[in-house]
Amino acid sequence: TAGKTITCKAAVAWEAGKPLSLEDVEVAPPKAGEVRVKVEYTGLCHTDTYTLSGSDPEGAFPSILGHEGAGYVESVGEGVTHVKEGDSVILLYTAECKECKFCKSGKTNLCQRVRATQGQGVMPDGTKRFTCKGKELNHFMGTSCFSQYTVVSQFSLVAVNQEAKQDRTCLLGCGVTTGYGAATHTANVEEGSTVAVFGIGCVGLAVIDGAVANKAGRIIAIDVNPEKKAWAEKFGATDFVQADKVDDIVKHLVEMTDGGLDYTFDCTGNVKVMRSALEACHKGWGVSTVIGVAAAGQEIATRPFQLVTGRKWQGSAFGGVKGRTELPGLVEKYLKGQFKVDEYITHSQDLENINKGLEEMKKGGCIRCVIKM
Ligand code: AHE
Ligand code: ZN
Repeated sequence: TAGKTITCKAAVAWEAGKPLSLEDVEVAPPKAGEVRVKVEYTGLCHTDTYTLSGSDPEGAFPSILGHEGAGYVESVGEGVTHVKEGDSVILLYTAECKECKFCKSGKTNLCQRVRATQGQGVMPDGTKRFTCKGKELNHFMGTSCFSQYTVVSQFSLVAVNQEAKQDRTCLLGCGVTTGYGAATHTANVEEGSTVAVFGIGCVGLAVIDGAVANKAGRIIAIDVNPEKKAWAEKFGATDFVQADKVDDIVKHLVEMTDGGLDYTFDCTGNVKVMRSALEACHKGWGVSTVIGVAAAGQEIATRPFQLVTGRKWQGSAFGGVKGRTELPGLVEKYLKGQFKVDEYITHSQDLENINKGLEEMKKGGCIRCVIKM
């Protein structure tokens, strides 16, 4: 198949707010510096539904969504050396070129090598590889995993241990790495410290797992859904607070922790929750990490006094993790049973039923739904 166009199934987002539609799409071969991947499994993430809803300023239609994927390299374009046909790979919406100013800074995982074109829904050369019914389709987050075959930049994927099952490793492409990394990399939670996690979905649970790995002393999980208590405890939370059952969540948390938390995390994307997460931090040193994606046009607010008095507000994308450098090691840790991945999967669907999966995500009982491509 190398060098030839492949026709396969994909779930196409023709327009915002409409269900995905299963189509035959043509996937062109990879050009220089690109890789064509046979996607085997894709996790559903709220960012996919967010973009499908039409609220994402970068959302371009028609497109192929999906960004939490794992599969095999089908073929590589000219000049690609770090992956080869048959490699088991995880797709990376946060690319890593190892050469740009950002990659070389040692201060961030936000490689910018392909970021501008990624946001425009095109490959780095400005063109597209997907065609359906004579129309070109946009790429999404540099990955477009809702297709049985996709083409990505050579910087947007990483080969990992073949032993690890792809219906699990796909979760490392977004949710699990994002939460786990936010706790272990971005905040680097200290041993014995107090932690609060707002929003107990996949990302929130992964923050809890990361806080446990870093030996936090107390981990308070917060959600409006009481069913999340059991989930949070299973992952190692020591306390659960049902947010809508207390008058003032900030006051409540500050009282519970003798002055506030050492570390808090927003995994909701709700800007009011982000404010509470900051203000529940301990005076003088508390650090709040924003992870959730807020809807277009939303802004965060607090009294500057909160920062003047030593609370810090920061954010994290993909858990601060450099995909090509660090995901192979995370996969090894998973294989040794040193951190959780299987435990998030509550639902699975075939590609034909992807819309069912997207519906199931709206229920609290769905942590992750994995699509078999
Ligand atoms: N496209 C949106 C921003 C969306 C956003 O914040 N994306 C997160 C990843 S969500 C994963 O489920 C992110 O990491 N962003 C960093 C980046 O480089 O995109 C908008 O507002 O335009
Ligand atoms: Zn995601």
